[in-house]
Amino acid sequence: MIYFISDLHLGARYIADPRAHQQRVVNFLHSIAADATELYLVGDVLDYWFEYRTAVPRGYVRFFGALAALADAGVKITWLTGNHDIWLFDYLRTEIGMEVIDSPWVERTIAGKRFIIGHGDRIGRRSAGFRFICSLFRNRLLQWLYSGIHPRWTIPFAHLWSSSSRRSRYGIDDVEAHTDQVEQDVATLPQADFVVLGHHHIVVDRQMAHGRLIVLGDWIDHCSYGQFDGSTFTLKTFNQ
Ligand SMILES: [Mn+2]
Repeated sequence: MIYFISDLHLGARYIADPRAHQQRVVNFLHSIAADATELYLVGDVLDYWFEYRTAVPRGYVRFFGALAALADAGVKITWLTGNHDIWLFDYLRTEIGMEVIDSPWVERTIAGKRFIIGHGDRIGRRSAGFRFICSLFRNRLLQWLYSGIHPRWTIPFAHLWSSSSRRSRYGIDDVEAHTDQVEQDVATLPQADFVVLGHHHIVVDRQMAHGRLIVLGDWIDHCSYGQFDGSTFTLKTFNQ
């Protein structure tokens, strides 16, 4: 069984009970251990993360532990970065034992079906301003300079910024219209049987002219996940 989750936003300052939030995710990871062969983390798993060469941010211990247990049990884990967890360098990849991919999307063939999987923030037409910001965030020199600023200053700043960007982007009241927009964005992609995205914080399962559009929801309001058994893709809600 292949599982897909996205937009956990672990560590976000606006989550009322961070311990319970993390525990729900950990319970989910435990629950899939029996039959999971692969797990895709489709971005914005952590609300903010920046790895230094010799230090990493505190927190997330049980979550990382549960991921490591899955990896040790032979589950293939792929983490596609989102717009909140861009700066996963080599620490989690080697420490946990998983693949970390920082591309707008990847193409995979699973049980003979073509999948395109990506967070979704870098799919479709994007403004020059957005593309510029993306290139700054991924600039090696800027990353190196940023890593030289003491985390005492950068971590609170990043969390403040994350909370404010959430406020401005939230309030999708017309899910249908928003889904139409996403469908236009994915029309720029190669054809696939399934296009699996995160980022939008809505749960979508829509048959398009070519292939099916899945938007995974989030773990703030929905606790939703995708499951593919080799022939059927199902969107489910976790409530334990
Ligand atoms: Mn996102």
